[in-house]
Amino acid sequence: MIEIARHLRETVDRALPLLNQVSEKEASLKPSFNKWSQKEILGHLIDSAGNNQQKFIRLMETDNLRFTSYSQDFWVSAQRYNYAKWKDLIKLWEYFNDHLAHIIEFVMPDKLANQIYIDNLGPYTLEFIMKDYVEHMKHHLKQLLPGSGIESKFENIYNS
Ligand code: NI
Repeated sequence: MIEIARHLRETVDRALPLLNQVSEKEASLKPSFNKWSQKEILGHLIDSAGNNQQKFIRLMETDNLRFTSYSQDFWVSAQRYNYAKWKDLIKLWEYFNDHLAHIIEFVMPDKLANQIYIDNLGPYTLEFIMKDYVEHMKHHLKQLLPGSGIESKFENIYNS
């Protein structure tokens, strides 16, 4: 898991300078009315961080967790990410991920096989959920920062 934590930190470090190059105005632009702006994509990644902190810790608490998915578009629009300051979103995303990398690094090894169901999907192990969190992030960073060379390695459940 030390590897996964390091991979998460490296992914964030790689994205940060590129995110900081995007202007406030550019970050707010919606490609079309129903597509997310860069602020909204980063907002979705903040929601994913919050949602996954819940999954990680609850899954250390119990070995058979029933979890529900959340409506991602509603979360993004309800929080008005497009009216937030771009630099603040970047900082929140950075620090939240510092903490998640810390959680992943120090996860109790005997909890890694604990299982979660998300709605009717699963079971997934805690180890899978932690790896999938990083892959989901890379999937969206690829959209956010085309040409950054960030690639998503494997299929994820897109519910992160
Ligand atoms: Ni997503």
